[in-house]
Amino acid sequence: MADDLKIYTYPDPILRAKAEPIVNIDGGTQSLINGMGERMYKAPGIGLAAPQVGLSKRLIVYDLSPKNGAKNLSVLINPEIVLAEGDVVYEEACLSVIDFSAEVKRRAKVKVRGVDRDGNPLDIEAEGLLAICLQHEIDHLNGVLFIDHISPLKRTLYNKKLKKMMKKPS
Ligand code: GNR
Ligand code: NI
Repeated sequence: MADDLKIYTYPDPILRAKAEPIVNIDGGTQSLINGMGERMYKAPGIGLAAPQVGLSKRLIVYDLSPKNGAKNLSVLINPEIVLAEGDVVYEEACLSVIDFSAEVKRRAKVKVRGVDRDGNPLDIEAEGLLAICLQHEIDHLNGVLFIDHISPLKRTLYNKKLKKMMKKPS
């Protein structure tokens, strides 16, 4: 991609839309995947969902390989959680939620079904950070952010902090 994709941040309404399924994995989809991969590595982040770059489509990319190791971009199109078990609490952050992190409770193990960038069906059984990342990214496709999973008090505090930051930049 000639230009970096822009990452939209809370409270931008694009992050609240329910993303549309991808019906054709065409050249535009492949360029979007490549652009999202580049943008995710540049951030850096472990995952990125299309709504975060302003496109309301059901597409996520992720890579949990070590920072100094070889890159291995994973792509999931139209992902769905088909099984979930157990609970886990982990401190989350989000490229679309600036200057904030908080503990979020999610399912410890998930099975996610989707298709890869070649249109082949794919089932992923995940636990640990991958399970958390996949749930976080699939939330984005449904207009949900990790701050929706924290207490109303913590969310209010973050909203106040954000208002202050927007008045007085840097
Ligand atoms: O880079 C990211 N790190 C992260 C850490 C804990 C839980 C979830 C994440 S996902 C985040 C990138 C992002 O915002 N993806 O949507
Ligand atoms: Ni996120």
